[in-house]
Amino acid sequence: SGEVNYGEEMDYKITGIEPGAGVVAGSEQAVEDYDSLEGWEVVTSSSGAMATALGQAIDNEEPIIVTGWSPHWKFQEYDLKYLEDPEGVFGEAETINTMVRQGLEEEAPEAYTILDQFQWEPEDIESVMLEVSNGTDVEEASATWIDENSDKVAEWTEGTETVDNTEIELAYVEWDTEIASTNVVGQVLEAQGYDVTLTPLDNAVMWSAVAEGQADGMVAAWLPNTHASQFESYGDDVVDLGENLEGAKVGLVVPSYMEVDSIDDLTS
Ligand code: PBE
Repeated sequence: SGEVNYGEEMDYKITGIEPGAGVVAGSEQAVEDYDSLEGWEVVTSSSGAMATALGQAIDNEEPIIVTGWSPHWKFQEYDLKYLEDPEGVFGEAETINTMVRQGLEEEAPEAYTILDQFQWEPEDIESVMLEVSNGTDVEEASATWIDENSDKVAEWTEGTETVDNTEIELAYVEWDTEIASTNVVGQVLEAQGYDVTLTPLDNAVMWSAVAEGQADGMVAAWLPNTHASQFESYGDDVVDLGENLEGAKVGLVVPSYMEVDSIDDLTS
């Protein structure tokens, strides 16, 4: 046929991110489950390297498949689409949840309440992420968002009093979404008097740190599908404060100019 063999052009490689990411595990599962992906490989790197590769491919109008997620600034920056996933490997809509360590409610009740009340919309996190991707440092981008959204922030801190330098440690993974959310929440806690440390970790280590009480909490749990295996391992030992964002999604993402709509359309 006259069809382009995208697989050959991409050397049968999917551009992944960090090895611990749920979307990488999902993509490896897709390679196993889809006949159309037989012989393909998910190449892991970092979220930053993935974004660079995506930008370069788009500059050259070349095909690329990345392990993608939203909210993410890449959807504002480029014309992209999720490949349909008829087997449902990547699940449906996801939420991002907040998890804290056991005992936090008693030991740092104001922080617990703020983390419990922390909730925002995809447009909020995207505006922080977009600024960061355009070169603003994350502290400044977070401070700007907080300034411009004092009503929302007031809902998160409602009913809490300021504290005197109590230490709080938030764990996160250096994904664009989590860099943004963790910095914003961290600054809100700081403004409330907390001495906040943000600790970047590998995904599994982030979960175990909260489960074992080494970190006080995290706002980076993608459920029900993306972090299902971490939730199964650590869910009983953490306190789930529920969603901080609705309308998240993960999957295989391609530039819109690629003539492929479904994972099934690829060729091995
Ligand atoms: N992500 C962003 C993560 C969750 C947050 C989709 C890269 C993951 O795949 O585990």
